[in-house]
Amino acid sequence: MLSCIQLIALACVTLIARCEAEKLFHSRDHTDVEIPAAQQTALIIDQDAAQQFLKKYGFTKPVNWEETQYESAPVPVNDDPATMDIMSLIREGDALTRAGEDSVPEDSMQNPEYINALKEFQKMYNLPVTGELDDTTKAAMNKPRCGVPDKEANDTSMVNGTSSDLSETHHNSTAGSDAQSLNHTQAGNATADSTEPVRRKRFLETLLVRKRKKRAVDNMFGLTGQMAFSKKMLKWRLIGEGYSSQLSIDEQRYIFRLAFRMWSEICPLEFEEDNSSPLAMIDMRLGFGTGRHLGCTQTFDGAGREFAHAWYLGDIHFDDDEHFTAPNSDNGISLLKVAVHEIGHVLGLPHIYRTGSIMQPSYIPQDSDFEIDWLDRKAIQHLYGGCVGPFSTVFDWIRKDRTPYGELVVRFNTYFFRDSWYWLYENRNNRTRYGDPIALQVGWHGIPSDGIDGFAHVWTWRIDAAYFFKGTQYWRYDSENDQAYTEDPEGRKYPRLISEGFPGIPSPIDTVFYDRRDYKMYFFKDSLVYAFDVNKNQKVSGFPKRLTDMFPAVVPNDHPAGNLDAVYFSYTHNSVFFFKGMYFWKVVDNPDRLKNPSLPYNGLMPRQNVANQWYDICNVHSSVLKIKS
Ligand SMILES: [Ca+2]
Ligand SMILES: [Ca+2]
Ligand SMILES: [Ca+2]
Ligand SMILES: [Zn+2]
Ligand SMILES: [Zn+2]
Repeated sequence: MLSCIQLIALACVTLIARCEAEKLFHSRDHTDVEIPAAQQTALIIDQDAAQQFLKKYGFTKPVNWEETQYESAPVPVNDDPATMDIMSLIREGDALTRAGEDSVPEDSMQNPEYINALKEFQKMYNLPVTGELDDTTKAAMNKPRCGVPDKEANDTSMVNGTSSDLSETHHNSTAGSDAQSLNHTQAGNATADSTEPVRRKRFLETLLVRKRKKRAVDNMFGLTGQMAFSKKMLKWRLIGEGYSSQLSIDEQRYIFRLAFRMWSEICPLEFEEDNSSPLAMIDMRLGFGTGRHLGCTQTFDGAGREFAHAWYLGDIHFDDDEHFTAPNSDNGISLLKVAVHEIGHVLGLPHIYRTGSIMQPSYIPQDSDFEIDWLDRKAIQHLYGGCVGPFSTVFDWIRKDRTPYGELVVRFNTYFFRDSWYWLYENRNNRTRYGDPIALQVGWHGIPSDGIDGFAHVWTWRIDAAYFFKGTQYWRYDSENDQAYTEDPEGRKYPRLISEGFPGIPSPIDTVFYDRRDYKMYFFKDSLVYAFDVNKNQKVSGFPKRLTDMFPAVVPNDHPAGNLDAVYFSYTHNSVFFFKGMYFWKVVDNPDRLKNPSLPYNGLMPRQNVANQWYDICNVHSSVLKIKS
């Protein structure tokens, strides 16, 4: 739907040609409105233009992209952040020169540097390496693309110092509260300043006391990413002076929320939309502009070619001369895809030249829903690690279903519950379902919306009952109608007390699972296990037993001991897993004992990280959670 402003703008364009001055949301100094919205980027058709392109995107020589952000900014003499008067340092920049605008040598026809750069471009873009500006090469150069150079100087001087500095950064990456980061930054800077007079081009970073030291990460798939943030909770804002004139503000914010959510779903970072804190506290600032925009050193190029760029410090600019459209629109450039790409840069990912990657520099139109693919997931997790965290319960939900031919089949899905959120796990694809987590109350009706202790699906020839447990109570779930019974077919009303339904079992429990191999439910509480015979409806005599006796450690002392988060019988693995914190222990199964007969029956194999077995079970900040629910 068009906003009021858009309608007015549209009317202006229709009635009076040239009405760009009415673009209210652009730069206050009106520099951008001097460029008519319809102005097209000059196509690259000759060598001069190609040479500028190759220089701008780093093929002639790697561009120090981050430095260009502040190249016109004054360098403070005294850059001790504690004594600095911010306002006295900020001055208007000089007239800016766009990278690549420098004059091109006359004799470039024979310029080997140019030929090499051209070949480099052709190689990187999988074109025939001719060393000539042929039509294929021109076409590739004229495609819509990201403004971040393909080849960036890997500037380790950014790190600004010593190995202790690096290890500190690394330390923060795991510890990372904001306050801690702030303190460490100040301390770190003070040391660096006193020992070494490093020129501070990036003084704004220091001013804002941000922790943005680059940490080079090992090559992976031949790429070098850099962990940009050492904290897990990041704030973002669509800045008011930079609203797009093409999509409504609600549409823009929706699309950005979705873009942040997509990254959040696959890495430990969480993104919070923050429209109230001082701007200096915002980690990622997004805005639209045309031509010279938003105080940026880089100039946008009119309609065509460059559609956005991102800075390591957290600014993302979109060229508002492009025709940005909502997801799944047939035309234009998907703002969602561009936003996901640029956020990837801010998080530290470089361009990735691989089919399917969202980090490819050229815009790849796509007609269906796009998702961040497997290798991009691995790339971001390589920088920030996998997702960890305790679960409330983990289970396979089994239900009877009929095929279109009326054949009865039994289907199961795997669910991970954490507090008030759940993920469906696609075992086949080894990842969570796209768009998860979802609020418990959205997907599971009639059970408590938070903190389920355990789930058990009792399944015999006679009984088919799924139960949720919380506190002293339990609920029976009607899988066919996908909601909890208030009264089941046997006339029992829910919730019921655990002590009534399962005599001899204490409550609350830590967790429970049903073992179909011996028709028993196993309840876990503290360091004890209680077996419950579902056919006799009574506790098995001889129980409770000690967890460590019934499930002995295979490797001495490698045992959760008690207070389990979840015990999970997986139909995919045909094995039982114990979960506690970020770890799981697999219970020795028959194939294990065939391979190694000395393994104790029901022994616990050595612990492993949950994130190494089940991928992408990642928290998402509540400010972006509600999108798909
Ligand atoms: Ca996350
Ligand atoms: Ca453009
Ligand atoms: Ca539990
Ligand atoms: Zn890019
Ligand atoms: Zn910019």
